[in-house]
Amino acid sequence: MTVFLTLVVIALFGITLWQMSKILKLSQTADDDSQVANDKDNNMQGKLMLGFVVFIYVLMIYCFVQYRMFFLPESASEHGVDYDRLMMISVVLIMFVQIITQGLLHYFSYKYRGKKENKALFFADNDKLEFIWTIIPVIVLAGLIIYGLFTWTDIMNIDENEGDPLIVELYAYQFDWRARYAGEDNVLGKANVRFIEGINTLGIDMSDNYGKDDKVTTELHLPVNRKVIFKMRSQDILHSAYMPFFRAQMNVVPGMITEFSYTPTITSEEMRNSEFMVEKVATINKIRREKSKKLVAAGDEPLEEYTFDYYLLCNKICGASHYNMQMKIVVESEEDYNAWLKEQTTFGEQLSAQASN
Ligand SMILES: [Cu+2]
Repeated sequence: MTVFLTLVVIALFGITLWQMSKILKLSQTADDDSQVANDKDNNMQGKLMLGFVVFIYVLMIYCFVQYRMFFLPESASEHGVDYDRLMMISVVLIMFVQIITQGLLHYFSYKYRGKKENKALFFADNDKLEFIWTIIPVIVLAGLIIYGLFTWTDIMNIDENEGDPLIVELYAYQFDWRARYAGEDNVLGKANVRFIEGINTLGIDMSDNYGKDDKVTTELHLPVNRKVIFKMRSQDILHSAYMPFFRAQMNVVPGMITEFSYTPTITSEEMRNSEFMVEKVATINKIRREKSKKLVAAGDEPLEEYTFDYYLLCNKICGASHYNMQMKIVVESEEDYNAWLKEQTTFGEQLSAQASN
């Protein structure tokens, strides 16, 4: 790598010298006509302009077709549908405008390329034309921004009194996540990093009765079709809770509680069996099997078969093991969720277990 970089630096330095010598030569021979573009040059440049825009569009279409499988599937949360619609409208609008403007720009560059006998038309201004190209973007952009603002307020509106939301704390630290469920009372006990001691790794306030029935878990289980309000805390530095399948991301900031809320609509099982995911997992496992062959040949363990699960990821580069910050999310039926939660021990039980030891 170092050798490669050194070579690149030497090559760039060489090019710089070469370019500088050209500039020097140019400044010395001001009367030389060979540096002025003639019809042949203009013809060439005009065609290149046209060729470039065709190349860009072909490349764009190719990328859309070729890399479609890397797009996320349909949203697994309620608000995600609105979010995707806003994204789609914005992309289509931008694409439409850019295809027309870039197309015209390059086409006119070609059409009006320099010719010796051509004379430029003197065109001072046109009020009507300027009005049209100002008012159309104003209306379109204002519409897009207002629509975006409505969608944003809708998504970010977190009302704890509306419906029967599940309250879950997401706790981030270098380099993992913990989830804390509020227990029977659905109220999270007070917590502060100053209370962190022994098994109390999340700093739950032991004097607060609301905290006794809280349950700290290493997996995030969510009942389908029930609103969840996430309260996020960080132990150390800035992290970011990222749940791409639910179109959710929120910074997790030390010293404060940030919130995000969504309603999961597709269970892990349903997503796993969806056409998109079956195909994707098959591709992943094909690659893994190929890799395993090489690993086995080298005397190593083969890779395990991959099965799909939702994940909560950290989306802030927070240190050396940032990539390790992931927590499995299981979206399941209300009954399965309740059964799972029942098995988890409360903070109070953990404390008494430790005291009796
Ligand atoms: Cu992190």
